[in-house]
Amino acid sequence: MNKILIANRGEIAVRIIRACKEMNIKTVAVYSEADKDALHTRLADEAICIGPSDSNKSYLNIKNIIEAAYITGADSIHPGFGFLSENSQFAKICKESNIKFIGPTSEVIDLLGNKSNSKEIMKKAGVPVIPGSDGSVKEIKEAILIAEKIGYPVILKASAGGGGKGIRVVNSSDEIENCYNLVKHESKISFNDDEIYIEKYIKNPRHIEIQILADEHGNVVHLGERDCSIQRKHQKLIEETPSTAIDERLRNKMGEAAIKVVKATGYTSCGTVEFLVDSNKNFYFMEMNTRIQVEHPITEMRTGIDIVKEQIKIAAGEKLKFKQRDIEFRGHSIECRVCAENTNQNFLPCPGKITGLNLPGGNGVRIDSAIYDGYTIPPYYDSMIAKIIVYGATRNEAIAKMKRSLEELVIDGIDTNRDFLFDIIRNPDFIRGNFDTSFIDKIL
Ligand code: MV4
Repeated sequence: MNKILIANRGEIAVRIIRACKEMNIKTVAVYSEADKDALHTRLADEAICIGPSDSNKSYLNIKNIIEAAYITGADSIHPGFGFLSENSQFAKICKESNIKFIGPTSEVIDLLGNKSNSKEIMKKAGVPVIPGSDGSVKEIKEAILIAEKIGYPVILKASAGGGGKGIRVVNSSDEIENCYNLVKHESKISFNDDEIYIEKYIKNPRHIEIQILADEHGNVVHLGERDCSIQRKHQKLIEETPSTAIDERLRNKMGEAAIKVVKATGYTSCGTVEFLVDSNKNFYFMEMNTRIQVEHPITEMRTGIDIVKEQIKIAAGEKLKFKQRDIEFRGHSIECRVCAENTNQNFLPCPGKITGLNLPGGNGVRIDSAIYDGYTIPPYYDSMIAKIIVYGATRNEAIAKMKRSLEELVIDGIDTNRDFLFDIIRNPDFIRGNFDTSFIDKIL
């Protein structure tokens, strides 16, 4: 691998460029008209404009991105997260264009993109799944029968969904027909696919995910869990590892289940297996994310493994240089996502010019960001502008580091969620580790 085109923007583009520089790989940034002065555009060895501000015409424009790779002689493309990162068509076109897509194969992305199919595969592979329909439900009568059997409340989900779109909880038989039609309709509109499935609703679960690495030679390792329960409207706000709900025995069991998921699908690259954990510590496979994730740094802090570099080495056909027993889990890491938004106006995004900036630093503090003093945050993209990642020997030390980091943080000129993050970090239930996915709704 000689030259990587980064088909993304913002902090993840910068994160990938940094990994490439340390590996002596040349970098090509692509940027939209709005991102002419963006940090990723400036940091890469070369930068090429791929279209107007609207993502559909630039960061989602497959033709322009492939052309940019040809023009610059890039031999591979890193898709980052969001945008084209889980687009199987894009992975396929890269391959057909003789460009290495840094991620799993197009076929595996498709397989895992269909949530009811992937659930069936996991059930057959011996991975625990939530009781519900075998695959998709074809008609309302079938949905009613299954709901009666497993008992209310149940949840209806779009097979093509994931991450929170196209789901509905059904509390009683009075609601099921209406909900069935609603989810089917929403799925058709959002994903152009009206396949849906049904499962038992688990009240107030924890969202726990396992990071994996899988090379093209059959070697698979897991890098432990991340607790992503602190989220609002399916947007994660704070993530940590280890989880206060997971002990070593459960970590090993969930890690082994995640490796089964990988082996059952022939998955390669880095990836994340999402589980729900109920209040009795039962865990269930939910879905697999076939990309590098926003919260990957906390796992890097706790394991010392650079996940982006490993992802690139795997794409280059290298073998993993460590086995499961070589991986040591040490200390505690927490990430806060800093967003340009007004938390008093229903978290309304708040783009604009940064007129003063102080980013925290010091021992055990890492900032992944693409902002700088004088930078104007464009209104077209995600509102996340920085990630504060702290690392300490214990959870209490990590919390103390996050508190003082948020105190040091100054971003003038725009509204941010800093104070809201601060409220969570100081919350007694958060400090006790006593929370689940309902935490933010409860404090708001
Ligand atoms: C569930 C669930 C409870 N029971 N499935 C939300 C996003 C999508 N990935 C699946 N989701 C859920 N599925 C069953 N059977 C609760 C959620 C859920 C959730 C999951 C993870 C993190 C935050 C969440 C917030 C609300 C609901």
